[in-house]
Amino acid sequence: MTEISGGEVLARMLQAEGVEKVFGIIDGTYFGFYSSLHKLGIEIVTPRHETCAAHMAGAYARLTGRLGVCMASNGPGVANLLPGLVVENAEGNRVLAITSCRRPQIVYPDRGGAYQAFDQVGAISHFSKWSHSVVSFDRVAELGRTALRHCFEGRPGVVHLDVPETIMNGKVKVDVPIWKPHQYRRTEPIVPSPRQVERAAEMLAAAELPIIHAGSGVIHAGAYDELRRVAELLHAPVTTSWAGRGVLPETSDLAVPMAFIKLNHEVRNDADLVLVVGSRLGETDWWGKAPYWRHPSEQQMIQVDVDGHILGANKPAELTVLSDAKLFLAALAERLAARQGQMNLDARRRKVAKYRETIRSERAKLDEKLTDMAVPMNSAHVAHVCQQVFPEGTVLVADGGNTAVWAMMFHEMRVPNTILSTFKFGMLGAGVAQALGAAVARPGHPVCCIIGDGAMGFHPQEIETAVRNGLRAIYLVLCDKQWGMVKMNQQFALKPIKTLIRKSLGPDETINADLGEIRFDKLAESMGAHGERVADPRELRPAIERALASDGPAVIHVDVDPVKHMWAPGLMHF
Ligand SMILES: Cc1ncc(C[n+]2csc(CCOP(=O)(O)OP(=O)(O)O)c2C)c(N)n1
Ligand SMILES: [Mg+2]
Repeated sequence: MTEISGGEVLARMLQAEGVEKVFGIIDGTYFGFYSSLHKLGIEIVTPRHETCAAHMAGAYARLTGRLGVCMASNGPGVANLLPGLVVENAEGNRVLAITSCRRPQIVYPDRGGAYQAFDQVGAISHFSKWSHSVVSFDRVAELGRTALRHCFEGRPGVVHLDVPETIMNGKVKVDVPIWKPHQYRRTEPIVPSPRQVERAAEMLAAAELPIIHAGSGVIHAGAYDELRRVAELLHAPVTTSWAGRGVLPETSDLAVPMAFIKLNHEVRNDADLVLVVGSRLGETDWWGKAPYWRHPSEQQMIQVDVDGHILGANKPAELTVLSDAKLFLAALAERLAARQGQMNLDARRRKVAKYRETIRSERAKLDEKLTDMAVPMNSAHVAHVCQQVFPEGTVLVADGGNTAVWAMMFHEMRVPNTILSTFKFGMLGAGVAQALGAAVARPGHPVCCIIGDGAMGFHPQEIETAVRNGLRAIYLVLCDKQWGMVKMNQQFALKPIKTLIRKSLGPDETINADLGEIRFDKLAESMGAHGERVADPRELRPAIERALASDGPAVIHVDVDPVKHMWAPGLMHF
């Protein structure tokens, strides 16, 4: 019998789960944990701020389909981790947070004056799926298994295990068997009931214009081929949530890209039946409600989700199916293939052709902005040129206010699961670390992060993390020297007529909306990354090419026209 610490037990459990990376900052209070990770060959990737560890874990989890693990140390480390956990839970990324806390004798409740202590579980339990503290060594493995069980049940999100320093580091002479994942949690996806699949096929075949609305559940299930097959069999247009963008490549005739917002409303109003897969129909899907969607009295819904709590939550469903998206869609495709003769595909084809025409003309209207070659540049160029220069399938991270809107409007999603943002939470600055998590998830490949100057200002220190870890994140910082999106909002609130006539108000007419300049290119160089500054749209492409050729992280300070930047396309919808 050898001696083992609680930290080592957890490290061994993560190893059994196939965890290869843990994101976090070291501290003596959980040396027993991370030194065991190190010993077991699990790589520790260390950012310079704990909230970034959470975002790196979340981005890594979403892109790889694996568990994203982050760690933080008691008190300040955990306090810094909180915003990241709030966001990752909201975005629905599968993140396990392991934290140290002070010894049980002095916390829960704090006996008064305990150093680096606060109610970590009390705080995190409000915005996670599950959060508990281990009270004694003999419960480490059992609570570790419970935490992992929660990680893989229902909608993905944040699960938190809090472990006292004494248990993390203290060694006990005892045999702790490490169970295999299938011994304590479901490892097989949820199978749909054949009766429900048949009923769904019957409804979809009989519908006049069925559409599919896909959320990020399709990404978590990796159900891209199955989705495409069902859409093609039905000849059904596919709309998505923002986070689900590209699950059907936007080059497909059946895709209704989110960039064409009014068209999304039109399609959702034309449909008499919606198959919702892996989406809650939350606020950014306009709750599935009229006038953005057809009224439920005229539009039936079939909803498929791995989480029973989501079914029928925001829109009444005719048929609710608890199932893995991939298995459901595969089974549905089989049933639909048998019903090909029963569908009025011609009527659907006519509709889809009309939608394609709208997309073509709307795209052409948007692309007019690309003919603007003024200096400093029109923000439209950035995502457009990135798409041309970065290799196909490069992960795009979008962060910032208007900057994210410009990126969304000028990027076409051609490969599923290649876009990251905080669509649900709109957290400025999260993209800095999401890009690093993406680079860890796709080693060797560059990651493109288009980010506002306000957003980049939250976490520029992580450029050094990229340098230290050899992560090829290329940041394009859109510098308008303002909190652009909010400034626009203010202008309309304060002087709407003048804003419409003059396009912009004077510097003293808005409230704290302007920012000074940070030379992000110089800042990058000071940390050992490649830096570029560009204002002329003709110079953008060579600057990105040089950044890519540098083979490491790079920051391109992009001067954009601050007034044009505020008038981002489709802004009224946000
Ligand atoms: C952490 C955080 N704080 C505040 C906000 C509110 N907010 C939304 S957009 C925005 C301005 C963003 O400025 P910038 O990143 O420069 O992007 P721009 O709109 O100028 O493109 C602010 C302050 C937010 N979303 N997140
Ligand atoms: Mg800005």
